[in-house]
Amino acid sequence: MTTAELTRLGEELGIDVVGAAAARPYDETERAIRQRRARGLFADMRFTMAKPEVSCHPETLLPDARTVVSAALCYYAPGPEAEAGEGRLPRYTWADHYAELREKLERLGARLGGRYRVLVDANQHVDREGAARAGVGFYGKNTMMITRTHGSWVVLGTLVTDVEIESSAPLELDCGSCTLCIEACPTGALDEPGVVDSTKCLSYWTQAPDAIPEPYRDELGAQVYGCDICQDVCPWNRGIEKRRADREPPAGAEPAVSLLDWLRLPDEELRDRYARLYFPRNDPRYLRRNALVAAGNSADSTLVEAVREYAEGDDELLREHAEWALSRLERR
Ligand code: B12
Ligand code: SF4
Ligand code: SF4
Repeated sequence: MTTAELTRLGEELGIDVVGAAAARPYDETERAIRQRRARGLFADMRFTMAKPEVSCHPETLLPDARTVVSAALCYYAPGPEAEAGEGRLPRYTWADHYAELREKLERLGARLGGRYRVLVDANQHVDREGAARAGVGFYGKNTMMITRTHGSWVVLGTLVTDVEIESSAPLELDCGSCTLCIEACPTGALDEPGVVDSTKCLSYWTQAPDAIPEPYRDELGAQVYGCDICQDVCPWNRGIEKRRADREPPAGAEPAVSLLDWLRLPDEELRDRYARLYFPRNDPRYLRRNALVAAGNSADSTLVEAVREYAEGDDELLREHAEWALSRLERR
């Protein structure tokens, strides 16, 4: 199959950018993972870092693997700011875009024929390296994969197949002299351009199985999950933002959540409603921890009662975050 045929197939299936590369080891990425792990830059994350001997070896993911097909699905839609009593979600979580991309890649695999395996945000494959090799995008200094047409507002997915597909040309683009994301990152997590220090990244802390360090709580503001700051400032994102300025978010999209819901819904309900988000061990107390931080940053007195219940509770992690939030709410 030629790259032109693959592009046409991608368009038919509603995939925004698609490309192909030979299924060969990602040697440099494997080295980068091992070095960064040794430097402690991944905190205690496992994901693709636990077994780089797998996640950087697409040739092992399928018998006779020949080609890595990388696909990007744009999720950008304008949305309202969070209001009083609300927590803000990062754009990629407003709807379940991973599920949508997974489904499109399954259909692509069926159309290609042969044997295939779909991996979207899976621990067994480093999605951004596949995308770089397949010409889907280039690495920004914020480490995001930036596409020419949809900027970095894309989720990435991968299909490994035993079908031979012509390789796409890599994108010969880069950030030039821009440093906007490095300057905008509130915690200095991008001080080494092209490398995230996860121990300083707000997105990491909202997903970590630990207390959020105090200096980062202020910086989170109303954000209850993830962080979009290093993408919000990126000039490569201006084009798609303009083109989609009048577009409605997809039906059921959730740009903001009720902090009271995150504090008061029963465990089961909170877990099920936010199954599209990653949180450690599927334990919704980590979402509640994040909501307590946003409540502390909110100056919203209607939240005091719910926060106080945690300050008097016996979950040590939540009690400490609630005490912090309460001291802030009472000061305001
Ligand atoms: C672990 C993880 C995280 C961690 C660590 C992120 C990181 N930078 O590694 C945390 C929790 C912090 C995180 C946060 C986010 N993530 Co995340 N994450 C992952 C995951 C599961 C693995 C990433 C990985 O393997 N990293 C390992 C290192 C080696 O990768 P890397 O940083 O890309 O390394 C390359 C660059 O450093 C480059 N490089 C080296 N030197 C230099 C020098 C220069 C100058 C440059 C430009 C580049 C460069 O080469 C390396 C590769 O060889 C992937 C899903 C997957 N299965 O791949 C999603 C993924 C990377 N995340 C994604 C998203 C959307 C996010 C967030 C935007 C979510 C949010 N809104 O909060 C933030 C963005 C933070 C950021 N700036 O990266 C998307 C990215 C889509 C895209 N367009 O790039 C992915 C691909 C999920 C998906 N399938 O769509 N994430
Ligand atoms: S996601 Fe936020 S905290 Fe993390 S590197 Fe980007 S701007 Fe910094
Ligand atoms: S903000 Fe500038 S430096 Fe950062 S990724 Fe975008 S173009 Fe590159």
